Amino acid sequence: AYFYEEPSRTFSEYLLIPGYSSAECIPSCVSLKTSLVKYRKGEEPALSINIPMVSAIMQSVSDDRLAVALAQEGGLSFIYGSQTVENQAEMIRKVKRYRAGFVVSDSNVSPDMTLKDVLDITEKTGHSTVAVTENGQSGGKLLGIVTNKDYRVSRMSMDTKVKDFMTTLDHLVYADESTTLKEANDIIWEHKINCLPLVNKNQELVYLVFRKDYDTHKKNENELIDQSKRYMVGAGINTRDYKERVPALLEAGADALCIDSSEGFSEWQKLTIDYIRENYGDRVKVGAGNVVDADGFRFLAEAGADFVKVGIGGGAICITREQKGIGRGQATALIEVAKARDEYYKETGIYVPICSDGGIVHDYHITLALAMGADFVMLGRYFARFDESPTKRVNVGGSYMKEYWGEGSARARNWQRYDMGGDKKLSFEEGVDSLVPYAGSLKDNVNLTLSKVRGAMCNCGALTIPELQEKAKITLVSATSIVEGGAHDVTLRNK
Ligand code: MZP
Repeated sequence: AYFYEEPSRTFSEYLLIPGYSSAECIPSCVSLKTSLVKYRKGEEPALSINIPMVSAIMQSVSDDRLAVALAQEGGLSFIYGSQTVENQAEMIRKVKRYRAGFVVSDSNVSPDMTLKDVLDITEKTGHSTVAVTENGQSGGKLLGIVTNKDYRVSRMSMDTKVKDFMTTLDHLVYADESTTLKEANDIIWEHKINCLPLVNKNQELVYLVFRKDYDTHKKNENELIDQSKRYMVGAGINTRDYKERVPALLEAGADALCIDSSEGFSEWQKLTIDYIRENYGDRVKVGAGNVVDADGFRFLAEAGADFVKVGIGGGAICITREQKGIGRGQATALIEVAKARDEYYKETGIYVPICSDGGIVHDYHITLALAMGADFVMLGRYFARFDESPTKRVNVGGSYMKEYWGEGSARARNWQRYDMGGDKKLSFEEGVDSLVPYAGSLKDNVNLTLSKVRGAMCNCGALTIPELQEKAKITLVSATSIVEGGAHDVTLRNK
């Protein structure tokens, strides 16, 4: 066996030492833009993100709702793959239907549903209005709309059928795809409505456009509603059903794919990438992983991965290290892979971004991960705490918590993620089912986190992520100095 001389370490064992900050080095001047996919020296990456945060490929984290909220902040979600191909593709489609500044809904009802059904839909989606179509699906003939505010006020019985209550087409204003954003907003303001049905020439519903942020559109008001900006979204794939899953996800509009596996240093990943290259060339972007050393990185880079994910066993819900004794401290893994990435770049002129996946507990861990060489980080627990994550909020002893479970738990049963080519089942659990403290909206939390990242970058004299990687001075800390880092030797007044 090969023995490593040094123990593997994690983020909490390190701190950043400030460097010189010039007067221009202020948080508002920091750019957090980062490359998502590989590029050749002197060229620009085909895809980049405005903040270095992506959400984990997990049932309890990345659905279409979270994907839109994160894209609005400049990050990217990878919609989870442990669901049917059809459901995953539909989630991708939903994200792609959104337009920047508008919230688009396709949650429709049929005339025979009850107001109770409508209430359930509006509470689930957060939209106050739903469209009534012949068959209850988008693409169906639009018959009218129902607004939950109205029927609540009129105290209708919840058993009332939608057809007896909806606002019919006689009173309805709608837009088509040649309507400009300015015209759409004028209609919305004039009629004091908060949403506009968008129909095609056969009066079939395309979707409902909700007014959200008029101001962002003042600059682009001549744009047509089909042409306004779409959000980017990624999708997880596995090494088993990629021949069916990949075409469906691409057809639905996925911007980037990522092979989701607990252990990526395997021929299965190469075969999956080979399939994509043979069928789609380089235009389809696919990340691979996870690996924790230089050999694993080189294997995936040579196999053609567009980015490589780093991390085994560090996730908050992960018990892989306990179950199989496989893994490595996240900081050590990242430092070694970043070095391998830089050597590969020197040798080939190809820069393959790396993503630090799992184990981010404090906001400063993100800054440390970037300083250690990560181009972006993937987070699960962090996002699971927010309103937009797909899981239930529960009250435990007077405190709100959100559910968060691992892909290797009996609840998710994502056997493909742990597949070693044997039976199609999860032989033993590698993840747990848990609760995390509810933390409010994604937007507020991401902004707060990133203000800390920007502040720390300025302390290090860096205005960009590459500059941070070049200038950062990182020190190991002793167990005693970790204690010194929190409030100590005082009695806290507000616990
Ligand atoms: P964290 O941000 O919650 O610490 O970690 C999220 C990461 O844990 C995911 O991106 C994924 O790589 C990993 N994960 C997901 N499910 C499991 C599991 O059940 C797991 N063991 O380790």
